[in-house]
This record gives sequence, structure tokens and C-alpha cells, in this order.
Amino acid sequence: MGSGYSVQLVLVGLENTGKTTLLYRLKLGHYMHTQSTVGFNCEKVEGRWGKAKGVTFSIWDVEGKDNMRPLWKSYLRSSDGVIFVVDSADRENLDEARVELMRLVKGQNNPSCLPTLILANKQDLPDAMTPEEISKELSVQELSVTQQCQLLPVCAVTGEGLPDAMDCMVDMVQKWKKGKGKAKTKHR
Ligand SMILES: Nc1nc2c(ncn2[C@@H]2O[C@H](COP(=O)(O)OP(=O)(O)OP(=O)(O)O)[C@@H](O)[C@H]2O)c(=O)[nH]1
Ligand SMILES: [Mg+2]
Repeated sequence: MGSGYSVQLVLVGLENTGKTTLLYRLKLGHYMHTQSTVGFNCEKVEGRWGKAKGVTFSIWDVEGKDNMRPLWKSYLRSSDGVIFVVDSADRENLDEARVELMRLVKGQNNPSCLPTLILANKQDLPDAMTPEEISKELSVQELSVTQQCQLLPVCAVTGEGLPDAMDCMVDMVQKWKKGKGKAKTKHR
């Protein structure tokens, strides 16, 4: 992949996990104060680092409240990958996050087995769980049987971990496109 290519991603996760903060951190390169999203945000983000450099990402950031979650799957059809965000300090809702993650990316909702990047966000918080703990709780190993699935630690406020995360996403999308025998798509 490289200059002139576009990748469409859907950014989901429970409410208040940091999806919109992440979106604008990626787009603007700095922290932006957010309000809870109503509906969705869609932004074009130019990749700035490593394998993502020169790639144009169209990112759909969808509201995380429970009444919106059944709609997440409707964004999958036109996507090349899923970014699922969790709040690393929110132990209470991790099981709910696992249920929603499985519902979205496994089975009939996701027939093309889209590459899935799980971001363990808010790693700056003192009580944040480690990526290993979260990975176990979310059954990432189980998901990896059916599709490419990676979990990486990030902090949307400082941007730490995001270059590696986007590199990883580009890698997975590239493999997925090759696997599907799809020609690389020029700007859609
Ligand atoms: N400490 C810390 N706070 C964060 C981080 N990322 C986001 N936040 C905060 O978490 C809160 C929610 O962030 P949003 O980006 O609005 O969350 P969201 O997932 O888009 O929420 P919904 O739109 O309601 O689904 C805000 O107060 C952010 O400043 C992070 O990495 N660390
Ligand atoms: Mg939001």
C-alpha cells in the first residue's frame, strides 16, 4: 500500500471509550475536547507515519450507546477493517465490551472476516489494565482463529501507540485484500 490508496475503517466500542478523541487525534495530530457523539462522525485522515504514510483513511466513528450498537454492523459492508476501542481502566464494562465485540465481528454480521484492531485506550490512567489482561478478557485468541485480530495499547490524549496501531491496521488490511484476491482499490 502507499501513496494514493484509500482504506475505509469503522471505529466502534462502548460509549465514553475515547473513539472520537482518537479520531481527531489521528486527523489533527493533537488533543481535541469531545462531546458524546450523536449518530456518527466521518473524517478523512491522511496517514502520516510508517506504512500508513500516504494512505487516505475514511474513518466512520459511530456512537457507542446501546441503542446504536445494532447499527454498527451496517457499516461493515463498505469497510476494509474494524477498530474496536476499549477503556483500559473500565473493568466493570469489559464483559459487555467482549459481548459487543463478538457480536459484531464474528459470524454472519461479518461474512468477509474483516481485520480487527482492538485498541486498549486510556493507558495513561493509573488503574489501566495491561494489554495482556484485556486481551484475555476479550478472548482475542478465539477471534484470531477466524480473522486477523490484534490488540494494542494506546492513549488517544497523548497519541502514544497510534503510529504502531495504524501500521498494524495497514498491514492487516493489505493481507486481507490479498487474501480476497481483491485488486488494491484506488480512491473510492
Ligand atoms: N485519560 C484519558 N482520557 C481519555 C482518553 N481518550 C479519551 N479520553 C476521555 O474520555 C472521554 C470520552 O471520550 P470520547 O472520545 O468522547 O468517547 P467516545 O467513545 O467517542 O464516546 P461516545 O461518542 O459517547 O460513544 C473524554 O472525556 C475524553 O477526553 C485517553 O487516552 N486517556
Ligand atoms: Mg464519540
